[in-house]
Amino acid sequence: MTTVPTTTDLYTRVQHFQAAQMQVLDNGDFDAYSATFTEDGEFAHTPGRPAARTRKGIAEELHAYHHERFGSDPVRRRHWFNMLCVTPQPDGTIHATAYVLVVTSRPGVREPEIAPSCVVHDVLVEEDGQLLTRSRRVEHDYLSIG
Ligand code: SDN
Repeated sequence: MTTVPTTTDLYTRVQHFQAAQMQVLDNGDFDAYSATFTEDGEFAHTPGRPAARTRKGIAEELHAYHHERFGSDPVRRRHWFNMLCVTPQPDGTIHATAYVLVVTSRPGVREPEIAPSCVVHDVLVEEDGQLLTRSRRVEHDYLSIG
């Protein structure tokens, strides 16, 4: 099996890319989040829910999901990434896997809810020197144990 070494530069670029990507998501800018995917990108955030495809489809799915889950409930969600592994592939794509905790705060409630605990599997590509997500699949721990 051919392996391609990860450089510190690539690791840092992926970390910064994902941090900026998740900050726009957590700010509710679903169009900016979907623009971090390739035009034909795929996004599966919850097992059992069909994967969203294309930038337009990803933005629509996030609007729909947020509306169904929270309605007009003024939640603040933050997706915390950690334990990032970056594995460049011989075909030029980059595989990135990280642990994710979703932290939800509500107005006046000091203690946030921390759920779900997930693992995210990304396939990233470089287009014109810019990292983009080609596919993102999120596994939820409570649905994949045992
Ligand atoms: O973009 C992500 C997500 C994400 O968008 C999620 C959403 O709801 C919308 C990157 C990495 C991890 C995630 C995880 C989730 C969790 C999911 C379901 C939930 O909040 O219950």
